[in-house]
Amino acid sequence: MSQGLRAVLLIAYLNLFAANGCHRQVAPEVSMTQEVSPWPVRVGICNVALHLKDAGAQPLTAAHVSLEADMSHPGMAPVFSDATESSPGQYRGHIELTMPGDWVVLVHIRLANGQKAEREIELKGVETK
Ligand SMILES: [Cu+2]
Repeated sequence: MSQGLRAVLLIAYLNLFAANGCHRQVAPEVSMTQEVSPWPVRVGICNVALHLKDAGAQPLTAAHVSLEADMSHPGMAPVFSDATESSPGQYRGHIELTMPGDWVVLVHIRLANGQKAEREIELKGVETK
C-alpha cells in the first residue's frame, strides 16, 4: 500500500468518526439556564425553571419540554413529567425525587420545527426529606 493511499484511508476513517460525532449532535443549538428549588435539593417535589434560547440568543418559544429524572444506580425506574411554557422561552415543571442520592435530570426538548435537543441537570447529593 502506498503512503498516499494509506493517508487517504486514514482520513476516510477519521471522517467516519467525525460523521458519527455529528450525527449524534443533530440537536440544534439551544442554550439553557436553569433554577432548581428548593436548594439544596431534597427528597420530594423538585421545581425546575428553564430558560431556553435559540442559536440567535432569542427566547426559544413553543417547544415541547419534558423532564426525565434518573438515579445513577441501576434498577430504578426513571421519573417523567412535562414542563410548560410560562412565558416566552421560560418553561416550568416539577419532578418527584423519591430517594436521596445522585440524580440526573434529562431535559428533552422538541422544537416547534420537530428538531430535538437534550440537556442535563445534575442533582448530586439529594438529601433526605
Ligand atoms: Cu434510587
